[in-house]
Amino acid sequence: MPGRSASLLPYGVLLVLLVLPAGWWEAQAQERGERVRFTVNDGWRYAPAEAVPPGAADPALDDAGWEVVDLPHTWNARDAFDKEPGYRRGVGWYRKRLVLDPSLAGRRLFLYFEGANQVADVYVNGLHVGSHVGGYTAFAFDITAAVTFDRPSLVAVRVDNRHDDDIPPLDADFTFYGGIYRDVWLLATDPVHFDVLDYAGPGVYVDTPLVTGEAATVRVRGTVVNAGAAPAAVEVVSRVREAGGREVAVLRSTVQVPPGGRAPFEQVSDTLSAPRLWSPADPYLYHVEASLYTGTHRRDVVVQPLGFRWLRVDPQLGVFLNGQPIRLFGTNRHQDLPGLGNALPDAAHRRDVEIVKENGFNFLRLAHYPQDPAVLEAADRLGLVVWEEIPVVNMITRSEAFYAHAERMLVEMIRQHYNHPSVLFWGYMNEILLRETTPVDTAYRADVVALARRLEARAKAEDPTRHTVTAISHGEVNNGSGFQDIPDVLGLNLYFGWYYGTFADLGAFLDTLHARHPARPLMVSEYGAGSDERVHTTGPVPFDFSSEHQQAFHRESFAQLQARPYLAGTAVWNQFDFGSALRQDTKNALNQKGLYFFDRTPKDIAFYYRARLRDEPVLYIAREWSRRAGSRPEDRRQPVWVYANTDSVELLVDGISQGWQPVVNATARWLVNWSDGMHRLEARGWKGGGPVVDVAHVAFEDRTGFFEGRGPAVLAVNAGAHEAYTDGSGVVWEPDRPYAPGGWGHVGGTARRTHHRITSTADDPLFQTYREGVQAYRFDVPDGRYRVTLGFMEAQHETPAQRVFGVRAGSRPLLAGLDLAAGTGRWRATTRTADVVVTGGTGLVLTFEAGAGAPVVSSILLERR
Ligand code: GCB
Ligand code: CA
Repeated sequence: MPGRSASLLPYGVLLVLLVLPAGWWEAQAQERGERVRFTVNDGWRYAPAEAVPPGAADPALDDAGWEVVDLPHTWNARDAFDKEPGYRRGVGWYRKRLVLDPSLAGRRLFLYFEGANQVADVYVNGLHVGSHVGGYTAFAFDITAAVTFDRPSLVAVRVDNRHDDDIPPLDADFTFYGGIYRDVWLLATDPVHFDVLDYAGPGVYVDTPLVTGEAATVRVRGTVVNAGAAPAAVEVVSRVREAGGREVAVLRSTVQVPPGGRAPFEQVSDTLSAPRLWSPADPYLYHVEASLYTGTHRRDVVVQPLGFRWLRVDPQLGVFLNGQPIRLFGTNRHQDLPGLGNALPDAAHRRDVEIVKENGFNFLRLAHYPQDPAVLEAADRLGLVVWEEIPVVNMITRSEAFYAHAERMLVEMIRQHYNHPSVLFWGYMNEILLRETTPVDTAYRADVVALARRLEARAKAEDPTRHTVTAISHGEVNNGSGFQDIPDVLGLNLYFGWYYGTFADLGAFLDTLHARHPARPLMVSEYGAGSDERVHTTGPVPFDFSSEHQQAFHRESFAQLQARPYLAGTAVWNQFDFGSALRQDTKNALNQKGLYFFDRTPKDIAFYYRARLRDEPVLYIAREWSRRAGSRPEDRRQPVWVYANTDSVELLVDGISQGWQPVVNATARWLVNWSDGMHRLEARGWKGGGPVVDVAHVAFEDRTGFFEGRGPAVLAVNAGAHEAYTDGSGVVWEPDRPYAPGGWGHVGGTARRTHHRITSTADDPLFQTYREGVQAYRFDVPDGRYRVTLGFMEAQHETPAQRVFGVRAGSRPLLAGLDLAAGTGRWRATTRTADVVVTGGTGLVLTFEAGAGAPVVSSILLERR
């Protein structure tokens, strides 16, 4: 079977492809001597180092008992999300038997890894072929001397994701999943080929020394490697093609490469007239096909994207793309998904970029590390301006090893992604002085600044065509370090109305900074707030994680950003909720600031941006708050929001108009009087002469009858919380309130809140909020039989006997001697259920009686029996 890659034979799915054109193409390519490249993702064996005997790289080792995995793979997809603190940071081994077709003999063979986190050592047939440090950039090794054709070549990869003080990132708000989590490729080339080992870059670098709307030139540079035994005289032919394939320029030059040597080349095209420019509105791509010829024999070919565009950043006027003013409104993206961790197939990477584009954004910050080639390709094709950065986050180690790794990561990123027209900003640090102490450690600070200057200089040396950026936190803005003026553009990560301040502070803060540094181009590289679809309130505050707070945050913040055209760009933190194993908010190990949930379901707030940024008709009823409840007449009046880009919107509830509201800041709002049951909401508006309609449903449980012995049989209280909480069974736990006759409420105590993870429950927010020092809860219910379930959580005491209390129902003891630390331990959800009988028209009075410390209660469920 000449030309068929035998290593793919065992896999039926790929076989089908091979008998079709791909296999044919490979055969042809090999006959002509061109490069062949295919993934080797399937059928690896994986084992954690602890389970592996010595000699894991030895071909003779029996790995039959190892887990069979396909790449991309991480060993942290699950343990980074469970409620056990931490996740496995250790060593894992991967092994693969690579069957190489004999027709590949005589060619140069390379293994190309798109990424492995974070140190990889690669062995072929027991020989160490290379080692790579850094979890987010690609690397390639020449394996020609190590492979065998008469028997399978055993590839063994040792991957280590342990903390290493010399390797960035040291500390950051995301999970450092270990493994070979991106694609692996086998590459076979002619002995004479474009360099494959140039920091795993494409070996051919394309840019545009001249580019205007009328004219452009294309420059193609690279290195030709001759691994053969004879001198090579080769012609480098670079064909510039339009999207449709039509050739618009051919660049030719010749190079002489000695045996075992290398030779650089550089070509510049004649002037092309009227290039079609690349922009988010029209992401038009050309391609450069660079080939190496000896006579008519083509020995190598590399195809790279090309976009004609140029960017200017003015500190007063903002950004100009291709000479036209453009507002860069965008978002940030992390690369993980539930169930997969960071080990995403290309299709999932592409889908994320599509979601960002669909949301109306034209700017994408790839925070905090270089991302998969599929991401860059999608950004080129869909039209997103990209900021890409290396993972130097929060802190540095003052060692030359750390600096050198950071610098090499920067070079790898720039070379690997140099040809992507979407990339316009290279970043090299995020909040790097975040952890500064007072008094300032001036020696540390000086080294941070020196490293910034070193990375800045290297970025400019590698790529003078793009702008450099760094991002700093609020606390770093005025630290006097001089750091702020090192990059071309300063990114600000601002959390007014979340970590500090109020929403309204944002604009004033920016204006003051801008006035003080009028020559400094500014971006807002992050702004965002966390949310949980189960948490709702009409009175949102920071850190309640209500959907309503997140929505208010973005409405208020974006309106201010939009009104400041001097900003070079803005980016939401974050497009998607993402894994952060050390973080504890209302969902364990997740950063919840996404406009989308972790599983890529849009949150309501995503539609605000869609309405603000897209021209197509957008009209969307916010629906995360789709289960509601109220136990007092005034609770029936609750708001509905619609996000739209129409002038006004009419809302109908069960067919009854609630009136037209003007759309201001893409938002319209109504107060609706809810009745018990499921309601159909319809919103309508007009855009471009046509109707725009949306439908949603809201269930409202009217519990006012509970106090008259009718209606819903359940009353649920989220003690210590101003927000409502909907649990996994759909029960709505109402916000806590002081007692008022005729209803229910607390007597005494203080509302408390923690964000610690709570074990033995999925309803963390219900238990994270609690009432401490409570004297009683009163429920003015009629006589009858009730079941009471009380929820508790000990947030303070590790040791027994610090907090001991009892609960009485009326005069009868319900619970006695409750010591949570002794019984179930700290940070654990505990519930107690008991039946009570209410007689004598007194209602139900739950009295909390302290033995030691102050009584606490997190939730109260009352069921009428
Ligand atoms: C930041 C960091 C980012 C965090 C974010 C947050 O400023 O740059 O990595 O995830 O804040 O959510 O706190
Ligand atoms: Ca990939």
